[in-house]
Amino acid sequence: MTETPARALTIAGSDSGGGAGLQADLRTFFANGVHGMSAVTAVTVQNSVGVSDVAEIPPSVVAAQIRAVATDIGVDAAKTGMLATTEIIMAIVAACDETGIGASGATPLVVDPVAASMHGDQLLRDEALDAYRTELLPRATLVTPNLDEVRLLVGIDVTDGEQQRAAAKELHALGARWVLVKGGHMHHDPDCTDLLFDGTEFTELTGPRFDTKHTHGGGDTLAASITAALAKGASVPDAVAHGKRFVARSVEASYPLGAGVGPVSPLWVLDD
Ligand code: PXL
Repeated sequence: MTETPARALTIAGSDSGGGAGLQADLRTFFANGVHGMSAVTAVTVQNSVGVSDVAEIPPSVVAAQIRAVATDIGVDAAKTGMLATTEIIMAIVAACDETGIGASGATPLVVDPVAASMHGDQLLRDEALDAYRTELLPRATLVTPNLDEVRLLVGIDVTDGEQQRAAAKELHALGARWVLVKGGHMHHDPDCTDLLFDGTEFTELTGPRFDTKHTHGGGDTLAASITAALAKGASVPDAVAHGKRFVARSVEASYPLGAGVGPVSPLWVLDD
């Protein structure tokens, strides 16, 4: 028998194709040596070419999953992914407040504001953006939007570093303690430059851009590897630097799957 490892919780949707969502989060937790737990928010009917249906989980069941694991097993860090509706977000917020998950509690919360799949399938109702702004961001230890999510949340169309900084400031003003504005969608940039902001200082994190279309689950893998590092006690800047390295190697190790887009993969840890 060995000691209990650090424990991380993902509050996210299921991807039946196994590329993104809670499946990506759990394998990333595992690859980081962390015990993974899940509160399922929605079941997507999905393969490598897209999402064909979504079943939302009743909000009370989402909240009950969080309470069940937090009160018995304990949570060292948590993350959110696909949350689908305002009602689910409100139930998550209540359960997190009760169990000390979130920036003002003991347990760090990484909010990955998933709005759509890379095929453009909607994973969040439009009206739920308000609950992100007023309920989730004020509780976020870190928020990790891509540029599409930045546009939806604060209405800024980021095409350069200056707009990236303006967006980080707006997201911080909404209450997130730390903001990571991901630059991966600025395709004219030969690198992949993300911007971290704590309300005072900007830090640019530059990583390689790989020439592959198989990047399904990349955002989830980044946020989950950051969450795993936080669960193990890392500071936010150290956890983000770790996540950036972890996802770069996972994009490098991505593989084709089905007729469409394959997943990024943390399987490289087995060769290390
Ligand atoms: O990668 C974002 C994401 C998160 N969660 C679920 C998804 C996707 C993208 O397709 O399907 C369930």
